[in-house]
Amino acid sequence: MSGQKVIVTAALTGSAHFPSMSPYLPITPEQIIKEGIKSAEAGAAILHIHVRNPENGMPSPDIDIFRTVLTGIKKASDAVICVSTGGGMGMSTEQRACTVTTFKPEIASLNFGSMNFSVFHVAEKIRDWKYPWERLGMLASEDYIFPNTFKTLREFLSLFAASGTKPEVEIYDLGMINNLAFMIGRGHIKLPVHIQFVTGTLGGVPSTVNSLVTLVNAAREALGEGNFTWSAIGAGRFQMPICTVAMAMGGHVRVGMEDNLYLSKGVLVRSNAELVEKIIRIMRELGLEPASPAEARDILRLKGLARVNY
Ligand code: KMH
Ligand code: ZN
Repeated sequence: MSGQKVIVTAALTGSAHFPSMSPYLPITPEQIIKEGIKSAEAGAAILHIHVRNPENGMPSPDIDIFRTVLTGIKKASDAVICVSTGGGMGMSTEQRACTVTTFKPEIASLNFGSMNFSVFHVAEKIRDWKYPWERLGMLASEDYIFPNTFKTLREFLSLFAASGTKPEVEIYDLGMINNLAFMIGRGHIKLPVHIQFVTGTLGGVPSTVNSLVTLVNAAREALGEGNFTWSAIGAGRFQMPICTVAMAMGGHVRVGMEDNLYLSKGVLVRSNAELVEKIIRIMRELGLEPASPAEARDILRLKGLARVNY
């Protein structure tokens, strides 16, 4: 295992965290671009991108803001860009798919089942709200179902195929592996697939070693060992422990402020790059090395930066 390459993804801002939770959460296109470049310089091979309304920090499907961010990063870095098709609460599936059809990225997230996806329990911890939409938005997530039906998955997958974009399959629960095996069986998605196991969201599996081991073993059983590459996310304070276990198991990792706002107990992360640096320190202690963007493209069999549309 020594010297083996680990792909680090930095998820820069996401849509589940709110501006009032951290003054360091990147909001404007300029901030997101800067965070992307710094994270890539720190060793992230993939940058996972959402954008926000620069006026109020609300997650946004605005394709022009996406374009500004994607082209801004591409000018300064050869990092792989993984756009989100998860979007944010209240966005239509058409809005979510637009990032793939417009930009034809090398890779994009694809959430593999409908689920509860909630952050309402965080509202009681926030004393000062920065923007008026935040409190109601956070509380509304108690009743939110993240819609990813089989029809949506089939339609998304045909758009991914037409765009030459590799799906990064987000798996939050055991049943979603069954969904994936079904869609592979029906010919909607080609092997090898790339899976990202997500632990610790309210609505998905808890962040435990057992959850991650169970998910990986279930995928091995359902898809066959050589038929997938995988990465892991531990939401919140379990980001580093889950990523460490993932690396020890031979997986890749995702860190960043989309999933976790703290560097250590009570200490807010000031830049995504700090989280990238931290996971790379742990990685090197384990005798592993971060993959370069070129190595990540090779491992994931991506089409290459010359064939994107941004
Ligand atoms: N928010 C994460 C837990 C997406 O953007 O499609 C998973 C994610 C989803 O990144
Ligand atoms: Zn995301």
